[in-house]
Amino acid sequence: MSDFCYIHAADLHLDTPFEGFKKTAPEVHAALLDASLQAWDALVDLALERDAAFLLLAGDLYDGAQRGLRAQLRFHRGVSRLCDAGIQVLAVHGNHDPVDEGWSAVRSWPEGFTVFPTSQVSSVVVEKGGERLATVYGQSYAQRETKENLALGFRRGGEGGLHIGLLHCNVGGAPGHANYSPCSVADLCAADMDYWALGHVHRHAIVRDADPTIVYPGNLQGRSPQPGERGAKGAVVVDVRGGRVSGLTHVALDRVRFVEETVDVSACEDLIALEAHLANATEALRRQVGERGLMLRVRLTGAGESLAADLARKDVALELIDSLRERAFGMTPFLWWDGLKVDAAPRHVDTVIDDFTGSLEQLFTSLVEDTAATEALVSASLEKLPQRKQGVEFPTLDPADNETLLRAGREVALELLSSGGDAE
Ligand SMILES: [Mn+2]
Repeated sequence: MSDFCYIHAADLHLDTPFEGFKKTAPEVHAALLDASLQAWDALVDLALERDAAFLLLAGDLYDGAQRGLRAQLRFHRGVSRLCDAGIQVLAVHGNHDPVDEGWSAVRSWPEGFTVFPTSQVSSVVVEKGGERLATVYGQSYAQRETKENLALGFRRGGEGGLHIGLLHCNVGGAPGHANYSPCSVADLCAADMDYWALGHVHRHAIVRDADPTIVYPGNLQGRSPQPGERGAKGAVVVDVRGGRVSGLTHVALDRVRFVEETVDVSACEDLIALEAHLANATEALRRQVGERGLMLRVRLTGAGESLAADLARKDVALELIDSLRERAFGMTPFLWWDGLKVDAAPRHVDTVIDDFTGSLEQLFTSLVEDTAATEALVSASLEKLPQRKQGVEFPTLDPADNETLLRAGREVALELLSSGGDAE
C-alpha cells in the first residue's frame, strides 16, 4: 500500500468574535477578528503543500450555531481549493455548530466534501489512483446538548486501508470541558479503529500513541488568554507508512498567539528598571512566536519588598501596562500587553490587570454603588431564565438580596474567566 499523509484539525471556530477584546488597540482587534479565518487559509495551504490525501475536521467548524456568512464564504472557498486539487475534506459538526440548530448558506458543495449526518455513524471511502487508502467513519451533532455517547456507534468494517473515527467528544470526562458525547478510551478502543480524529478539547493531546492512535489536535487558533487557549495552535499531520500510522506532527497555524510568561524581576530595583527589563524580556518571546501577533500576559515573580509596594500603589500597575503598550505601539507583527500579574513576596500583593477581569470589576464597582441599576440588572437577568420563559412564577425578591446576588454573580464570572468556562 502506498505511503501518504493526511491532516487532522478541529475546533476551527471560524469568525470567533473575540468579544472580550474590544478595548485593545484597533489594529489588534482587527487582527483578532481575522485570525481564525487566516488560520483556516493556512490549514488549506498546508494540505496543498504536503499533498495530503485528505483533510479531517472534527467539529466546531463555526463558533456559533448561526455561523455567519463571512465564515461560511471563507470555509467554502477553502474547501473548493482542496477539492479542486483532489484533496477530499471530511467533517463532522460539534456542540458549537450543531446541524439542526444551524443555518447553512450553502446548498451545494464541491464533489469531495463530506459532512457526516447526525442520525447515525456512516462511512466514506477515500481512494487514490484506484487504491483504497482509508475508510472514515463519522457522526455530527444534531443539537448542542449532545449527551449521548456517540462513540458506541462506531464499528470497523472489513475492507483494507486505514480505518478512522471522526468525532467531537469528551474522552474520559476531561474536567473543565463541557461533557458532550462523553466516552472512555475503552469505548474508543472497542470500535477497532486505527486512528481516532477527535475534536472538542482545545489543548493538543495525544491521548493514546497506538492501537488505536487517539488524538486531539487542539483548536486552530487560540481564542482567549485562558490556559487551554494559550501557546501554539494548529493541526496534526499524520504520516501513514505500510498501512500504519507512523508519525504525528503538530504544525502551528495560528495568526495570533496567546502567551503567559513568568518573568523574574528580583534584579529590578525600581519601576524604571522593571519597565526596561520587561521590554527586553519580550524581545525573545517575539522571536519565538515568529510571524504572528502576540497577546501577552506576564506574571512577575521575585519582586523585592519596595518594588512590590510601588506596584501595589493605586493605578501604578495600570500605568505601567500603558507605558509598555506605548513602547510596543507600531510593532509588526503586533505585541499587545494583555495583562500583568504580580506575585510578590513577602507581602503577597496580588494584582491582576487585564481587560476581561478589569471590565468585570469596573462593572461590579459601578453597580454596587447604584442600587437602581443593580435592581434593573437583577430583574432583567431573571426574565432571561428559561423557567421564567416557560411561565414558572418566582417569589418576589427582597431588594436587600440584590447585593448578595450581585456578589455571587461576580464570583461565578471570575471563576469562569479563570477556568476558561464552557467554551470548547
Ligand atoms: Mn470547540
